[in-house]
Amino acid sequence: MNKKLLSLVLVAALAMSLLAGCGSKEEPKATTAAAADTTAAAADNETEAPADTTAAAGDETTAAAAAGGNTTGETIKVGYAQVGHESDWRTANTKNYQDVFSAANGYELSFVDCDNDNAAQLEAVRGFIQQELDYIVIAPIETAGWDTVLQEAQDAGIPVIIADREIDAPDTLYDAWVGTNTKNEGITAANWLAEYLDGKEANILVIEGSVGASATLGRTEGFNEVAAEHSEWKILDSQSGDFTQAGGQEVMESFIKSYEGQFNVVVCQNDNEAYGAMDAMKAANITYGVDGDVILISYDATHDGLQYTLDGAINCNVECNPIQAEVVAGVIQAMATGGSFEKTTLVNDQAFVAPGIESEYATTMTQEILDGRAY
Ligand code: GZL
Ligand code: ZN
Repeated sequence: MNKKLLSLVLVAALAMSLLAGCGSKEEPKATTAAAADTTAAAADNETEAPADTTAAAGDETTAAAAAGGNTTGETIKVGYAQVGHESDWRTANTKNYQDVFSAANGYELSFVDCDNDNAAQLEAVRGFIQQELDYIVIAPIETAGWDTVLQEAQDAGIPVIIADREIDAPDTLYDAWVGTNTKNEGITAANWLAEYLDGKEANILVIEGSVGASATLGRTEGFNEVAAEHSEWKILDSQSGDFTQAGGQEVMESFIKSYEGQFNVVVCQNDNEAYGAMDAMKAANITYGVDGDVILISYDATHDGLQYTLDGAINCNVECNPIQAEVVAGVIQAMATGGSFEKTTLVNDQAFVAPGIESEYATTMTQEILDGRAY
């Protein structure tokens, strides 16, 4: 069974289990506060989720939204400490949370945009604890520095869900994780490049994401793991563009100063950096994309990123799905009703390539695909 079919089967099975309601057969617990106290324990003795339960948020949105819809009869207070507003991906992720955790759906969302500032994010979480919210969701700016505040949340009996990115902390300090496998995204990008180059040399420049973010670490690790198998590849340089368009442009301008005429591949670890890199290359009369001198790889597959891919300006765009709130709501609903839930849920990703490119690792972009995208 090929990988795509397998993942569809997996998703269907998962959607069925969600339709069956993540709740167990027990009566829903009386009050969310009480449920919150028991869920930490419940989460602990949960059977360890298989490493890669994949949930394509798009496919099981209906079931998850049904499961995530708040049926406890009481408003559920959720805090979301969001990374910031650095990228189109982040904007789509924020909108998704505001749509799902709406008053109409039975939630009261305390949303804090932490503006890529670690101290502000820790402060936001401590604020949620003081407000005695029912659940705390964190999209961690960096992987480090979480043990103390997570212990404080646990001592306060407030379940915590880590979303989007990963943290360096014992998984006993949080109750569930929902996100994407960014190391696989890096591996997919490099596997596609190897297929596309077919043995030809690559002199690669990498514009990395925010320093210390698991998305940066994962994409870099995955890409470099495959790159190490190709002696005909050379990574000339890599610098952080902080997942922003300005950052991408700035780094590309400095790369052009140092490496003009020496590179034929640019990897941008998100679409906004790619937009900045394209501006810088255009200004220096460097051509990129399917008809250009430079192969351009990006991550996120946001709407504009896929438009550039459809236009052939970006050769390969590896998706990272920001639509995760339905899955998080499904986990919270299970916690609130004493149901069972996965400790780890992967939101699935795929990759896209420009028209004219056929690939084992990616789908060739079409207008229909672009028109059918949720973000
Ligand atoms: C990935 C996410 C990253 C995106 C960027 O899971 O954390 O952060 O790739 C965003 O666009 O800024
Ligand atoms: Zn090779």
